[in-house]
This record gives sequence, structure tokens and C-alpha cells, in this order.
Amino acid sequence: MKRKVDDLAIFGGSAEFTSTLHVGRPNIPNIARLLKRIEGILDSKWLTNDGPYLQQFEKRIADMIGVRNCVATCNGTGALEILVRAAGLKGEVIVPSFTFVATAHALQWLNVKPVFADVELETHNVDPDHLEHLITKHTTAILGVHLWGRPCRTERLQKIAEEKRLRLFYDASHAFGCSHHGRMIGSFGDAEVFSFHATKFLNTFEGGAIVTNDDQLAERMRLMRSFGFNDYDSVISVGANGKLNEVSAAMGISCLEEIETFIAVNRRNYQIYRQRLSNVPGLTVLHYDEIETNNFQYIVMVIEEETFELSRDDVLAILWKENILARRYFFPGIHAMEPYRSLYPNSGRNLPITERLVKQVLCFPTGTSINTEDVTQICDLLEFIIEKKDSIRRRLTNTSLG
Ligand code: T4K
Repeated sequence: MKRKVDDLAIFGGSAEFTSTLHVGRPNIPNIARLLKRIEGILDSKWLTNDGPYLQQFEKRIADMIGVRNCVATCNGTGALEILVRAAGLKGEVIVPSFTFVATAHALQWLNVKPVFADVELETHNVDPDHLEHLITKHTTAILGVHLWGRPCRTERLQKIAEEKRLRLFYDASHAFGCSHHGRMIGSFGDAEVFSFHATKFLNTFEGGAIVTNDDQLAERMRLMRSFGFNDYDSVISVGANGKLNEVSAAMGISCLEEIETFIAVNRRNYQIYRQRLSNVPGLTVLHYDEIETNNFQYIVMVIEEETFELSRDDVLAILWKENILARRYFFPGIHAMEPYRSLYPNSGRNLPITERLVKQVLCFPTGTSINTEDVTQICDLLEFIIEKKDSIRRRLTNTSLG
């Protein structure tokens, strides 16, 4: 039966999906193999503190990225905090505002001021031109973010960092398994940080890691991850408890074994979204450069209201009623969140692209729990919305007036 506008759940129809489709559903590896590993951990009675799975996990990541050191941690935010502290960052650090709040929190938490740079419209990553204008005598580092797994302009940033004698770090939370000019992300700058949160491409339930070729920095981070202990009864620095437990490390290893499958599913979903929605005025499905290795973790659409004739938030409201829980990451931009809005009230003044993207970006469900039928159905629905947008807009206006 042909769908009518009245059939949309937002206007009283029944939802397209009876069970909810989420952004961020975890990729689950082979359960039997994972459980066997967990049984082994329980039998061995070695549950955490530099255990064999942790060591194996770190080695596999360092080898895969092509760096000398991987320091795995209990989460990505903790990894950032340990890095900021171990690198001795002070004063001001330049970061994008268009990222997950943890990037800035890790600095502010340690009394380092995050200075917000705008992003580029094309890449959604920090704009080197704007960033250069923000450098002051207080600036100690740049913390770029490879948003959606797409690389920052690493060459430009490296040049700026060298010229201005700044440290250069990356929050690569979205970019595990991605490459840039054929080189794995994780190997750029002075160090990079991954998140292995449940919602990430590769997960350890909660977890993270810092990867670096700087042996001394890695040594300091290892100490800080474990209370500053360098031996039994010997504490030689201030430290936190940032350790990754054995069950999490085993989860990470199990996921690493299936990374190709995860990528293949994500890529398949991405291609359906792209093919179905590539010629819609005012709607762009963000593109991954297929010459590189990508994890295709995020399906990101940019909706320009003037051309699309419905706002991103209109589309979001319609989708949520259909049980499609799309997400408007990273709304409203860190500069507009507390405590940053109050602490640095002028920091949002010159972020036009960030201000624009926070109103336009919408992330769609993908990952191994989303099959081709789901994606096809989501695309059917979006095509219907596009076809009927005039009537939908009128109905939405009347509804909000009423
Ligand atoms: N830097 C960047 C650039 C980051 O994106 C992140 C994390 C970090 C640093 C910090 O790393 P961690 O300290 O987290 O390791 C989620 C994640 O909680 C967060 O880790 C992630 N970024 C961010 C982009 O997304 P929310 O607010 O979306 O979480 P939540 O609870 O709403 O979950 C998202 C969706 O995932 C929901 O629709 C439900 C689904 N979900 C979630 C979990 C936890 C599941 O289906 N199963 C689950 O177990 O932040």
C-alpha cells in the first residue's frame, strides 16, 4: 500500500520500526571465543594490572598502527587526561569545538585552557588557518580530532607545530583502523588517543589507548596509569588508576580478530546510504576517501535547511517517532556547553562553520546490528520525506502553531 503523509508516526501513524534502531550499537565479536577467553581469565585469577591479555592487546595495536608504544587505558577520556598530564601541557591548547565534549574536558580537568578553533566545511576537522590565528605566547599544544574517522590536515598541522614549537596531539577516538596517505592514524603527531567505548568501531566495553613513538612519554604514561608505581612498593610519580582490565582486553582482542568483517558491514551500509541519497539537493552523505582504509563507523548527513526545505531537527523529530534514533552529534558545540560558555564567553564568536554544522549534522544507524534491509527501509523513508517535504513542512508548521 502506498504510504501517505498521514502514515508518518509524527502525524499519528504507526512507527516504521517496531524495535528501535540506534546509532552506536556495539559491534559484538564471536561470543563463544570471547566467553572462552573470559573463562580462562577467571580460571587464571589474573583479572587486571598488566595482565597477559592487556599486554597482547597493546602489542597488537602498536604493531597494527606501526608505533613503538601503546598504553591502553580504562577509557578514552582517561587516556586524554593521562596524555595531557604526562606531556606536561599548561596554558592554552587549541582544539576544535566541533567534537565530543571529552576532548575539551580532558584539558579543563587539568586546568589547561581549551581554545576553540573552527573547523573546515569540507573535512569537519580543525581549520589550520583559523588555528594559526589563535596561537599566543600561552599556547603549548594543538589537539586535533580526526572527526568521523577522517584525517586532519596532518602535514599543515605538523608544519605549524614545528614553526611555533608546539606539541601536536590527536584525539583519534573515531579513527581506529583508518589510514591517511596509506599511513595508519595513530602514528601522527607526538601521540594519538583512541577510544574503545562500547559505541566505537572497536570496543572493549569501556577503554582507550594512547599510541606514540615517544618512549619517554610512554613510560611516564605507564606510570601514571598505575598510581606511579614502577615496582612493588615503589612509587615514583603522581598517578591515577587508568588501567584496562583483562576482560576488556580480551574483548578488544576478539574484536581485532573481526575487524575486517566490521569494516565490510559498515562499508556496505555506507554504500547503500550513499547510492540511495547521493543526488538530493540540500542533503549530503559524508564521503570517505576509498583510497584509504576507513572504518566507515559514522554515517553522517549534512542537511542544509535552505535547500532541503526541512531542518535537520524536523528530520530528526520525524525519524525518532519512527524509532530511528539518529543523533545530532556534536550539538551545540563545546563552546556553547558549560562550563565553557561561562568560563570563556567570547570563545564562540568566531566559529561560523561550527555554528553551522551543529545545526546541520545528523548521524544515522550503522554497524553490525544494522542489516541491508534496515538501511534500505531508512532510505525509503528518507526518500518519502524528500518527496513529500512541502506537505510535511506545512503539517509541521501547523502542528507547532496548534
Ligand atoms: N573524543 C571523542 C572525539 C569521542 O567521540 C569520545 C567518545 C571521547 C573522546 C571519549 O572517549 P570515552 O571516554 O567515551 O572512551 C557516545 C559515547 O558515550 C562516547 O564514548 C562517544 N565519544 C560519543 C561520540 O558517543 P552518547 O552520548 O552518544 O552515548 P549514549 O549513551 O547516548 O549512546 C549512544 C547510542 O549507542 C545510543 O543510541 C544507544 C547505543 N548504545 C550505547 C551503549 C553504551 C548501545 O546500543 N549499547 C551500549 O552499550 O556518547
